[in-house]
Amino acid sequence: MKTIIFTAALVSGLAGLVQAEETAAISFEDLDVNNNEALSVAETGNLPEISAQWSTLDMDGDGQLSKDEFAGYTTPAPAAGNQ
Ligand SMILES: [Ca+2]
Ligand SMILES: [Ca+2]
Repeated sequence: MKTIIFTAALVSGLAGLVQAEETAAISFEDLDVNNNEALSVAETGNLPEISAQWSTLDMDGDGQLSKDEFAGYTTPAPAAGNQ
């Protein structure tokens, strides 16, 4: 019985670790392919989470995300945590 509980805790812990790594893997520098200190729609095109938040993130409305604007990007909360 103890083994089953331990295994469940381990799997749960690993799932959390993978989630954290995925979030940390997204950096401004990784996305800024042309190194112009701004992210275009095309550069964030493979991240639907950012596209969905674009109008909120692009505060000055210039169609690019500056480093400061990108800092406002927040990973959507897991569905289980939503109210
Ligand atoms: Ca760029
Ligand atoms: Ca902008």
